[in-house]
Amino acid sequence: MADVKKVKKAKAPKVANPLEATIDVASQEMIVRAQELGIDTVFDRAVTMKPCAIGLQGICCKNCSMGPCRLPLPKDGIEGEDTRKGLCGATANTIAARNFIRMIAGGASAHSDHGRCVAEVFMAAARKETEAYQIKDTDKLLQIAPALGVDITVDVDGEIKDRDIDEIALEVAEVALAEWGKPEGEILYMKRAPEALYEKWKKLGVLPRNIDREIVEIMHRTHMGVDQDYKNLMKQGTRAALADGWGGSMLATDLQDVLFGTPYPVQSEANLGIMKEDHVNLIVHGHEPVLSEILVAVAQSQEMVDYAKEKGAKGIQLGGICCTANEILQRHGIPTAATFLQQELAIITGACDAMVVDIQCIMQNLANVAKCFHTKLITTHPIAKMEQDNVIHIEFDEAYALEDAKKIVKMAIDNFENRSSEVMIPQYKSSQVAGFGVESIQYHLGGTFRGTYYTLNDNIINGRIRGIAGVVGCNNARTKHNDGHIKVVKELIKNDVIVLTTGCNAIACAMEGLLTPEAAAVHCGPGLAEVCETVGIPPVLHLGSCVDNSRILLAATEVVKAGGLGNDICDLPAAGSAPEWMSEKAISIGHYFVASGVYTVFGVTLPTSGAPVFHKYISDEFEKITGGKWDLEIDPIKHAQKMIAHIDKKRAELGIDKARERVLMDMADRQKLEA
Ligand code: SF4
Ligand code: MSK
Repeated sequence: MADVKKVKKAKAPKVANPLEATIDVASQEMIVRAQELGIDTVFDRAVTMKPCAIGLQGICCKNCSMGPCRLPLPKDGIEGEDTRKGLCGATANTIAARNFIRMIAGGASAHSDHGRCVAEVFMAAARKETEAYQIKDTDKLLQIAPALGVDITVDVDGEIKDRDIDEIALEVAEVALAEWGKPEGEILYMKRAPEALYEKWKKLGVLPRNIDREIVEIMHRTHMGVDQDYKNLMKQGTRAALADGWGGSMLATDLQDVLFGTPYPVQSEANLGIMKEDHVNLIVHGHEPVLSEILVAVAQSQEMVDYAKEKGAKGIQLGGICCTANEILQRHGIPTAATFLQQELAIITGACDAMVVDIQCIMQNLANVAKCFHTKLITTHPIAKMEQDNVIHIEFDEAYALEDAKKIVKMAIDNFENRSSEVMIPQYKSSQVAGFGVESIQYHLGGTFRGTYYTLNDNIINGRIRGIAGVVGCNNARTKHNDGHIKVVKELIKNDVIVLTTGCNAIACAMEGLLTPEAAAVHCGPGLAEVCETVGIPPVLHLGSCVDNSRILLAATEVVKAGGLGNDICDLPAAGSAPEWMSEKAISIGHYFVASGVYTVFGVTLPTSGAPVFHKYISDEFEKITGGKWDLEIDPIKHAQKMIAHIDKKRAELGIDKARERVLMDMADRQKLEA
């Protein structure tokens, strides 16, 4: 094993100090290993390359070639009028707003283009043009069809009868695909929101028309010399973010569920220790489950397992990174190998026989790291290639999905015997239960007779559960890996706030053992612990990948519908958080949460600090418009406490704060928590 302490004593911090870079012991060991081998990782690069302070504050404009125009805040702040302006006269507010909504456009396009790919595969399955994909979950199909205006009981002649499932699937595919570019109307799923919220959006004029249009309009409005009013720019940012959360992402989630099955709780494991020295290790990384679903089926086939044994391995170990991990975990229980920041480390184990990547969150340096080992790095998506010559591109075609998947799995198996360097797999992994969703929360926390989310609402009203938090998002090499995630989540559950998680936050929580029912007794306040122990759920519920944040929107809607907690999402004792965000997708997610009425706190930084008026607008002013607001809090405990304060404010507004005092202000419980 590598000696962590030895590196701690190293003087010149040209490389990362593993103890400062991450709280995860497996990652610490692998950072040391990388440094011993002379391979740089993102942790080291974060030490040697500092971010641009002006860009960080959101006040650098490079939207035309007269710039970049940089508008630093004066050292002593601004007294009186803010006279900063770019060559064209653009103010700091305009520049920050333009940059902010361009980030929304980037994030919304990533989620939504992912959704479009799924919709195209869905269409191929509905038309029965592919053997690899079928309509698997017909219950889910029947559940989403009415929301897309597809009648499930009236046939084309208007007669009442149960329609043929193939016919429904085809119509759902046609309507869904049209959501990206239909010429008129609004995104159909907007009406799934609580009525009060839908009416609010309508009044504000922010109902998205179609997904692509809202993203394109951001690019137009932020072009040099177009929209110069930060409030009007944010209006378009809101439309595009809503088109993501309630459109592209929600369609991606639903269509994936119909194609591959709606997730239900499954048991699995997480961290680099899931890799096995005597197995072929095939790691899938990225976001779309379209290929990884088939890879799972092929890698688990007897033919491939036998082939692996012929080649001297004991079997095939599949593992996931980032949201591909979350997708194959929630539907098949495939273990999670790594978070975003650990992707290079998975190769540095020397045991990664192939890493298959598709889209989003894939570091280009993977190719440089793979060069140092035998690892085959395989890109599969036509829109995401790498320039390095050691990268193999096998373009995935859904018409030949099985053949492509077999080729990839065989390539990994054939590579097993080529392992060139010493294998070092850190022996750390944790158990996890994942695969929660709107349906399974209803099953675990619902009531058979009294309304779908009755038990959850009842426990919120009586105060055992103080509130609900959605904690999501990435890792960021500018902050200690997983530290913010874990501190925020622990502080929330300690204070009886149930946590819904997705993305890399979910992976971090899994690595920390927070996704097990047993975690409730160890980490929760007495009220939440009692509920978790009674129904047998973890205090942190893993709802899937980044696009599955749409599940959180629908879960919140179900809570509203179940009654007793107001009539809009902004009435709920709920808050959102992304403690270690880095991706443009996080800004889009954050903004569709804010636009849906959720108080949303980000850690690390927000690209708005250089334009205080604009920052105030998206926080305080926005709260008056949508009921949701942005906030930034770097300290994880204060971050969680701000969320709890908001939850308590909402409890007081609902008149349910007294109930909580009765239930929880027991001295023995308090002492137990403080200990
Ligand atoms: Fe500068 Fe205006 Fe051009 Fe931006 S658009 S780079 S502020 S001149
Ligand atoms: S993978 S977007 S680092 S959560 Fe969805 Fe993780 Fe963030 Fe990528």
